[in-house]
Amino acid sequence: MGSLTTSPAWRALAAHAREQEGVHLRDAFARDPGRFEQMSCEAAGLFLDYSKNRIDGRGVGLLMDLARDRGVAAARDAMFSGHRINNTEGRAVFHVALRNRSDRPMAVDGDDVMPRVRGVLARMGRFAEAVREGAWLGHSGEAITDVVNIGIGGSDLGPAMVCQALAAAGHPRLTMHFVSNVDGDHLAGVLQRVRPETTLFVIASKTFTTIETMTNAASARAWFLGRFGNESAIARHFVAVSTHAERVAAFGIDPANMFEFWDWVGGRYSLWSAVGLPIALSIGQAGFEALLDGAYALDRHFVDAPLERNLPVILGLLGVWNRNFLGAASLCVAPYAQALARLPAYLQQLEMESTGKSVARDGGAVSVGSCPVIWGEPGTNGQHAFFQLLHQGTDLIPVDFIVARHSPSGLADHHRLLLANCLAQSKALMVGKSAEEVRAELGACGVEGVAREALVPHRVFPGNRPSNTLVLEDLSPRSIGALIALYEHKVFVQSVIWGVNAFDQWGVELGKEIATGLAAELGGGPPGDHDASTRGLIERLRPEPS
Ligand code: G6Q
Repeated sequence: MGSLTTSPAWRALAAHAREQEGVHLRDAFARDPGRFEQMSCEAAGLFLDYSKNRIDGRGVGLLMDLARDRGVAAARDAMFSGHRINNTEGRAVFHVALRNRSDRPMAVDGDDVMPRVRGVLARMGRFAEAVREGAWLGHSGEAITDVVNIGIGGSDLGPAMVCQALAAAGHPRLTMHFVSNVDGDHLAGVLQRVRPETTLFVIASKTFTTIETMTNAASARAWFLGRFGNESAIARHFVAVSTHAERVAAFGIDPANMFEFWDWVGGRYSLWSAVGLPIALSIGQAGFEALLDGAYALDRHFVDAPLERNLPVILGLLGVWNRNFLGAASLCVAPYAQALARLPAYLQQLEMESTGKSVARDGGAVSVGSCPVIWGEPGTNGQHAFFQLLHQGTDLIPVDFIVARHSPSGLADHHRLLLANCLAQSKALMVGKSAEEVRAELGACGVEGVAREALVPHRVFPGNRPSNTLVLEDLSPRSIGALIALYEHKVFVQSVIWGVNAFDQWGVELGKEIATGLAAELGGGPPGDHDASTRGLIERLRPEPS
């Protein structure tokens, strides 16, 4: 495949972007009454309105040419066929098998993984239901009331985000806690609120070596034994989720209490695996399987729909357009749903760890800007915090608005206001407010002359700021499953365009290596060879000799 930026598809897009420079979205809508119908698309219970992007039908067509030129469909098919597309780690990328809800085999190197996937899913279900029903008892015979998931990154963000999103359907006896940070405050804060007799710890770590998780797990175990004083009690209160049975056993958890997953499941793509155990514990196995159903529906759509009507393809390509042709260096994710409060954090990992790379699959340099900075907060809170910058700041920042047609709260007035605010923001970003409109408004309030003219520039909104609006039918497990799968595949599409491997994360290694040495030094070990800043900070932070 030739270079990205010299490809005819890329050049045509660059020329098109130049032609479109002076076009305001307000005028694009005025000119084309069919714009909304043409630039919206629906699949797997998700509706995407992308008409408020600074692009026209021809531009979208050119993006599709780019997708064809870069081999998006072939790359997708390679992933769904279990090929080892994670080339720097020599692994298949097969999280889609975890939510294969058909009878179709899915194989890596000729080995159908589905019997093992179904086996673990069934074990998870039996365990989760036993805990929920109160049949699984703690060592002293009491039912479990608190589940503490100890994990970090991919072994934390997905289940934490989904458990919060679906908390309204959570089991009334079970409180879910997530401990990730090695900062002891995190674990200590949770341990203060739970009793060992009624607590189930889920130690989630693909490798079972991650220092934060191992440290938190060891402290949780010590706390448990300190209160309970009985090694044999561990079996009723600690379970593990991992790919590594020996390390789980060495930690002191019976592998019979381990839920397995496999090296072809990347951490940030793992909530569909046993890493989703807290979700099954919270909302039940049927709920967890509905989450898988939603993701599967989106997977089928990604595989079967033509590129032009393919939600992840459209979303991914629009991201490329905004990033590379309009120069947007960040993307704001604004879920208008308090339940999705952790979605921006989840997407930060999904997107930035997957495509935040400057080296291409073949080891060469990535020739264009790759992943934008992903950030956001739920609406309407964000409106009272950072939306000022979105409307009138110096940078162009596209927004993904995410909203559900139905709310689980049952407070209809609140939901109407929430929806109104969501639509108002995307409209205001798009249409803006002209100087003439501001003058008329001020005039109507009796502000005239010099005083009026001094205010006008401050009150003008340039508009023409792009956004997508994603409408979920509801905040059900199925809808949430489809939403997450949509973003996963959007990231995949972008990785193919930018030519990066979305499934490794070498960029997190260096800090980990240095931290290991520094921890020894801060604990009184021999001094290492450091720059003056690091040396000075070690001196300042080293504990006083006792
Ligand atoms: C995700 C990353 C990373 C990983 C954590 C936890 O894709 O690989 O966030 O999930 O470092 O790793 P373990 O599950 O091995 O503890």
